[in-house]
Amino acid sequence: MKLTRRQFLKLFGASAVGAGVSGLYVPEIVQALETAAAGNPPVIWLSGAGCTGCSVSLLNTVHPKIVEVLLKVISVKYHPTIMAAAGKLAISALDEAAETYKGKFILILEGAIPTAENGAYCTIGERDGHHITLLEEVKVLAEKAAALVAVGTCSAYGGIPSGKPNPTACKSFAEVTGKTVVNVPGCPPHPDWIVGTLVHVLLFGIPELDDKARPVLFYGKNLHDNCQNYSYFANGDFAKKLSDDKCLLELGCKGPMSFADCSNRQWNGYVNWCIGAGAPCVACCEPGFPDDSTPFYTKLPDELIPKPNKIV
Ligand code: FSX
Repeated sequence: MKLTRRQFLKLFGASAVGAGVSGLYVPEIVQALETAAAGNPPVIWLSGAGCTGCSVSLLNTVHPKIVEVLLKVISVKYHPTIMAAAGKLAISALDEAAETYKGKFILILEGAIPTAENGAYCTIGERDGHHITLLEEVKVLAEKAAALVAVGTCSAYGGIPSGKPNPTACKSFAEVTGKTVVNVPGCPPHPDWIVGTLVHVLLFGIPELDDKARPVLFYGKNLHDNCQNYSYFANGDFAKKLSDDKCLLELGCKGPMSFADCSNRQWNGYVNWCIGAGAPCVACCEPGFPDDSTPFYTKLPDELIPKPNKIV
């Protein structure tokens, strides 16, 4: 079965997930993804300044299973956290993949890139007794890759490692390479956003992006407008403490400045999401995170809070 782009968008779209009919639960669709991706160029995954939560999030992907994703759907050839090889063997695997698939592989970066002291704050291994900095390796590999994907807010925009005062001068993937990068932000990003974006790049090319270089498919809608608590907001019914099942705006929710489909998609196997669990949104998918989102538990200034557009 050949997967069309239209079918793909329907499967990965949040509306399908929200309705509980995600195609990702259907084994035939997983098989179709595998078949469609078979023979496609592989992925090289580098890790920089971050907490590795992006990898952990990817490992939590439920449908398709992570083994299928890593080996069949996106064919990861190098991933420092989960690969069996270490040391010289790992760097050889990296070099071999970059040479064999030159001009064809997808380069993923998780984490920001420390640029102070010529990148000395983040080394990824050794080559001929020379410490390889992430800064230099990213620049070399970016020239050989077919597409660049930033997984996580640290890689996409700098994120937590580049928060003030940013002593290691961390920068984003796009800032360092000066190239077009598909951003999949989130601290961490939802596994569907990672897998969905990679599959789209492999099968159909670069997806439609918004003005922050994020796939519209996942980041196209305002979180506040689609929040389960919107009717409370519209009626001026605000939570006074975190356990109140009402609009969390006065407790610091940053939903009005957030663009992501968390409210429809839900997390942890489509079970719940931050606001559903009583935690205000911290706008972790936005370029200004974390500096623009803090203090997390302080109400947004009035000029950033939209007027209710409907009373439910
Ligand atoms: Fe950053 Fe990845 Fe936040 Fe962590 O490493 S996006 S700190 S969840 O996991 O880059």
